[in-house]
Amino acid sequence: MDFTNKINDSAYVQVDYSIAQVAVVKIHRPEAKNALNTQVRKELAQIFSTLSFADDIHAIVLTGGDHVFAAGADLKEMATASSTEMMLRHTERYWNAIAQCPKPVIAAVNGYALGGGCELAMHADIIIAGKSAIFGQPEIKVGVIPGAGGTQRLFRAVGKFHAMRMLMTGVMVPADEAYRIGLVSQVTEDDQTIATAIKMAENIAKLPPIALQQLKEVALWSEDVPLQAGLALERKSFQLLFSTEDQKEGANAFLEKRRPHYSGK
Ligand code: CO8
Repeated sequence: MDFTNKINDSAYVQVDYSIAQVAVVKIHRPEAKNALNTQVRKELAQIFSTLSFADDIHAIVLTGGDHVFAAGADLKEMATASSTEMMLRHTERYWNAIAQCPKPVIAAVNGYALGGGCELAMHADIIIAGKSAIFGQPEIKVGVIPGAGGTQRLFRAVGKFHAMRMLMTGVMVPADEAYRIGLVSQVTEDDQTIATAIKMAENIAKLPPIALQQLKEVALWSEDVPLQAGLALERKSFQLLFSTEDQKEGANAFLEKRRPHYSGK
């Protein structure tokens, strides 16, 4: 991939826009195993905010490249911080830009996805992992607990007993086990991780974007609302889609036995 299209010259986060309707976002801080310092998170937030509003981007791949996804929060930056300093960093604002991105996000994970790196992967909708990928929430070993959803999203993804084992021991979980417990959507050969994620993103990008955004919004709410409220939300969203041109196109294409051409309207 050619990640030349940087947001600025010193960027730790690079974006490749060369694939139609897909943005490939890559963290590039190899000297620190892609540790998520404030600057990395700022740039990620900035890019995800931009992509959220980019009408020509229908799906996003988030990766750390071929060797490491992210080895967590930057421990050097946190070592001497006080509680007040940590609070005033307001890092939730950076994370929210990713969590609230309405487009489908696919994480392509090779190597370590630890601490904040595992939490970052869990901000995605789909996780593709190379065989060498290693997931973990080792915060407890450095005297803290996860601070970007590790106790919440992990719990919801894999359930109490797998989550507690990871959280309380800091154990490193290899890709095949992560797949088995439901933390990963698909495992590939390492050299196919990013390609697999991009292929999936390209396929998703061809689908009707309004329906995809409704799907993401409604599905993510399912974790937080009572079943009846979730079902009502789903029903309303389903009904709303009958006002889109793409719904008519999808139905007509099926009836006319041809490929649909979605316009995003
Ligand atoms: N922070 C800062 N620097 C790091 C980090 C990190 N998390 N991880 C690696 N590095 C640096 C190393 O210090 C080293 O730098 P240098 O060459 O200057 O000494 C360089 O990257 C290479 O690392 P290693 O030599 O250690 O490489 P190894 O292959 O031997 O080991 C590991 C790789 C296993 C990933 C190891 O580096 C490691 O254990 N890293 C720390 C993992 C960790 O504990 N992560 C959790 C951090 S706490 C956290 O994420 C809290 C999240 C809270 C909210 C989210 C905020 C983002």
